[in-house]
Amino acid sequence: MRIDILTLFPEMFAGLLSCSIMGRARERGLVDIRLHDIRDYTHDKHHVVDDYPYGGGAGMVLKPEPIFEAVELVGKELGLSAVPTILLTPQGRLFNQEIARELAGYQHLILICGHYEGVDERVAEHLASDEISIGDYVLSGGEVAAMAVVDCVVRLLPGVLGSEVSLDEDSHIEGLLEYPQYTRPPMYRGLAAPSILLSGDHAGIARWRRQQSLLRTAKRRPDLIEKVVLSQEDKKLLSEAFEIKS
Ligand code: 6GU
Repeated sequence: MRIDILTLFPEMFAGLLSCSIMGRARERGLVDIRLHDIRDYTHDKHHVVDDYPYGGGAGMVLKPEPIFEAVELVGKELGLSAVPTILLTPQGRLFNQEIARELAGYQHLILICGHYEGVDERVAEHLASDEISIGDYVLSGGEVAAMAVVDCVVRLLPGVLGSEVSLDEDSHIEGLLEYPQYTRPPMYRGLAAPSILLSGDHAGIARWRRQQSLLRTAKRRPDLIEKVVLSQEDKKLLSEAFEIKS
């Protein structure tokens, strides 16, 4: 997969691109990520990328010309007339695992990071094919949002994660939060790891984990638990868990 990122601050991406799963995926050629400085696509002496908003108001608005030209150049380079092009903006549809899976299915992606007070609406209307937000809070720019999207998408690409099992077990795949994890030592500062996990009783462990997932999701994310189809066994585990707790 190739991802082209248009940004005013390409240097912000250095950490994400070089570390951990992302660093290895790039080294292995599983993903090709290209950064484009929007400023490089201006033609004036001062490389102006923003201007005052029509109609007045605070802040500056990103001009359409360099963004249109950058997207068109990427399309030309790829020999494609249309590349899925996402504008990162708080006005976009709310990003989630399902959207990540959808994006991971594309050969190419272009991400446009907005900045300042906004981006000329003609970019959203006539250049981008999609607008995405990562949550109901305000970031100073689209870069951190683009990094979240890229990270989430790249780990779904074939071959990126070592074992395919870890993908299936991820929270949100099934709509439930993950169960709590423990490692050695069994007792730390008087805090014991749950004895079931040290018991070697695999069925018991699986049951405990399922119950913890259900309980956590019900308590912390009632919005998620409402959407999951619970089996009879799940319902039993959940009501049992609530009885123990209360
Ligand atoms: Cl995509 N951009 C900005 N500036 N803020 C955000 C966001 C995006 N998603 C959530 N907050």
